Amino acid sequence: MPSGSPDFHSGVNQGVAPVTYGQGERPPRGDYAQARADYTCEQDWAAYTPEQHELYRRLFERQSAQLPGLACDEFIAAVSQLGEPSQIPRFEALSETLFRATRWQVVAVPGLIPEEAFFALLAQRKFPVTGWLRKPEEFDYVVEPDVFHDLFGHVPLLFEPRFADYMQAYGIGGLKASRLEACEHLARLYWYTVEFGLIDTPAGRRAYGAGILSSGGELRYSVTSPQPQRIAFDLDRIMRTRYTIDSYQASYFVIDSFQQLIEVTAPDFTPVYARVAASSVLAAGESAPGDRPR
Ligand code: HBI
Ligand code: FE
Repeated sequence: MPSGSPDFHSGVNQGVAPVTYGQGERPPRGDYAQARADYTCEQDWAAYTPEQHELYRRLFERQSAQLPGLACDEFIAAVSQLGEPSQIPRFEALSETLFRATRWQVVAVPGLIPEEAFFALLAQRKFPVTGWLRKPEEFDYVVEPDVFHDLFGHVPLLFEPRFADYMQAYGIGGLKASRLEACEHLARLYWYTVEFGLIDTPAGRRAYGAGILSSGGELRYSVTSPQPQRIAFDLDRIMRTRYTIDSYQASYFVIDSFQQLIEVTAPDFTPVYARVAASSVLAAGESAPGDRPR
């Protein structure tokens, strides 16, 4: 399966390493043999070449230039915490800064990891960051999450206390969701919030999803294009809605605040899963009664 919007990975709801992509096996980009039982591994920072640091810097520069007016303020305020953009950050140093802020850490993983392992790390306030970086020819399009997507897309909002708590609550919820269809429903919640979420602000609609914020083209598209459907956040609606991973999103869900994410994920999801299982599944971009356009 080709990636989602350019710069975004596919197969996220498979998450079983090595991940298969549609037309059969794709060799994993990371070395899973070196990973520990919890799928974490060491970041081999010395192995990054000057060319890789330069590619990371160019990606960082391109995305940073686009943020004003498109990314939420909390993200823009925290991007500088990633450190000097001329080099791929050392995860250990970044974790010290992040831990002081919200008690989260960044841990290296070889790539996509099984959902159970992923949930377990989030539940411990450990965010798994892929060690490898895309190739120069993948500047605009990478199939799986690389270190730029994970660091630039996901880490800044882990400095935002309410979002940081939401991410841990999500991991804890994932560990409870032992049934397969619940994991599929949770993967949709992750996709339409953590990866492709939009937020309404007094200054207008802004992006907070990592898949959008790390994408060269989808950041502007998701916030400004008249083409996609934008719907007010609704947990049942999100869990009923499939997502596409080979194009820009056809649907985006808009929250009012990060506090809303915390409140919505506080209760046990069992009744939600039951309601969703009794409802029809919706295609990305499909309208449904009760939708509140945003
Ligand atoms: N593994 N490393 C990594 N990064 C992810 O974002 C990720 C994953 N495994 C599973 C997964 N995401 C998805 O299943 C989420 O929807 C839970
Ligand atoms: Fe991601």
